[in-house]
Amino acid sequence: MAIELIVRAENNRERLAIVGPEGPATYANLLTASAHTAGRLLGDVCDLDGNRVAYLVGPGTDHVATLWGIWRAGGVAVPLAVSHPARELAMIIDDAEPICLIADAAHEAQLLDIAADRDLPLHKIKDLVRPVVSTLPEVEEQRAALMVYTSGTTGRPKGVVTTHAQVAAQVGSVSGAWGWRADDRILHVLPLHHVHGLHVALGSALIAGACCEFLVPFDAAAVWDRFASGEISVFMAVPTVYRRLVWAWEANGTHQEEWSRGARTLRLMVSGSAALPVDLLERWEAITGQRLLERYGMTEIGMALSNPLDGERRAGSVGQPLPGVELCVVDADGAECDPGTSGEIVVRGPQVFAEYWHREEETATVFRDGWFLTGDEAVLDDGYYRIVGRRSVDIIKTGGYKVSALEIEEVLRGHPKVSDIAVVGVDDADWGERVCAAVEVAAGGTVRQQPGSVDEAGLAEQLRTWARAQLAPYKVPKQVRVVDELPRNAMGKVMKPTLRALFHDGE
Ligand code: MLC
Ligand code: AMP
Repeated sequence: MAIELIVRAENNRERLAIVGPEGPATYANLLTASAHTAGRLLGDVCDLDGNRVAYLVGPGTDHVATLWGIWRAGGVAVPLAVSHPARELAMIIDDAEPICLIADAAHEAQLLDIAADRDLPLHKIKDLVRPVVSTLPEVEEQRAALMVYTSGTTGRPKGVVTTHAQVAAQVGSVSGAWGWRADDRILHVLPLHHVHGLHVALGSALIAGACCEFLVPFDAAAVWDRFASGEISVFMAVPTVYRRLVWAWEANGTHQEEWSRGARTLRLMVSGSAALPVDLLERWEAITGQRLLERYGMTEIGMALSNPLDGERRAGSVGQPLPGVELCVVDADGAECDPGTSGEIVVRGPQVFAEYWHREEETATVFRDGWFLTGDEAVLDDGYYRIVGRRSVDIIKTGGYKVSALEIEEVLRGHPKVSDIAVVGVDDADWGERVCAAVEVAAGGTVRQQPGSVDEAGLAEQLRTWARAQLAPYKVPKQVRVVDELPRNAMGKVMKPTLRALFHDGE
């Protein structure tokens, strides 16, 4: 058996693993539930043999038992997002081509039609965890384990395939570097369809025999109360979450002292998935006494750079390569840049993903001589890496989610009142970047084109409603402006950096 998390769980059987909506669960409970799930998924075959199983399960014991069960049956797990509308769920399911679907009771309704239309079996958790005796297959570490969908410069989300060895490398490197101990307890507030929630917060806890307590949906006051309990030792989040926590603290005259005192007792607080503004790092330190540890990562590679656990956590920096990560910054020709000169981050090592599912060509374009090209720009400054930007204007990071401007444009172009549209990410105090759209109205459209006019507001709402029905909520434009003509260069390409100025004057 080469599934590292399962092997480690066997050594921690009696320890508390999960505290979630289903109540507390030990590692032994997880092992039993996942063995039954695996047995039920197998039925009368002896190995799922890399077939995909997509699952829509809220955070908690059921989620982990499902993930582990798919792995133990030899399948490839495809986590679906509970916040996604039917179109996005269907798109991922059609791309992943799973042999079956799994849902918990709370999310089953979201998959009923999709399963029926495709003649896919839809398993309920309560059926899967019913005891069954079965022989589980040996799963070698080179086999595919997981497919997480990520947006990119190509519009449609792609499935990022990682093997068991790659998952173990991703989880193991942060668990070791951040000093995870079996007596740690993390408060987990992140979604589980991305590597931050799945590997960095959950996996690194479980591989160390620690406890993961879920608090979902995110609720700032509830998080502060859990800090105040003194029972939490680790917390990880995206900058938007820390911003919300600061706002909640500032708005609460009654509990500030108690909340701050509780937050001081944590061993470690980590920020990542988007740039942590220096003013936020400083404000957080003033309120809680905690110097946030900022790190940098990506779905394709797990975590690559991290400020140190011990030693200087430098504001505005993402530190140095994590153990096992080979990383350098290169110029357009692939030559390594000197310190102080910015270039693209490229990464090599055992944690780098295997392939984009069914996209050989796209996989080939993101590797050069065995190095993965991240598309992020950084500079090495006095021994610490600093992220300075992204190569593509079409990738937006909003509240820690990566979204593709092209995907949103494609959906909005389908609206009858839209002739053309351009989507950009605009700096935002809450979201880091917010999604904004500039629209050319279709001929015969009756919209008055003055920014802020009633008609513009009406069209904005129509477009947002249109988008909400088809896209994840975090992809829906927060702001829509009508323009006579999108600014284009001589080649006819929309000049997105110019367009951003249109949205800088607020809502
Ligand atoms: C929610 N909304 C968002 C949004 N999250 N809009 C833009 N960006 C987001 N990230 C929408 C809601 O649907 C709602 O829309 C409106 O904004 C207000 O929502 P809210 O109630 O204020 O937000 P909330 O549900 O509390 O969510 C905020 C959040 C969440 C920050 C908790 O976005 C979140 O969990 N983000 C983390 C994402 C993450 O884990 N990324 C890691 C990717 S892996 P409406 O229309 O209803 O008003 C990765 C690699 C690495 O990046 O390095 O880690
Ligand atoms: P995803 O593809 O959703 O995994 O998001 C990965 C992207 O998030 C990276 O390519 C970066 O652009 C961004 N990112 C992650 N961590 C940081 C950070 N600490 N600072 C700036 N950007 C980050």
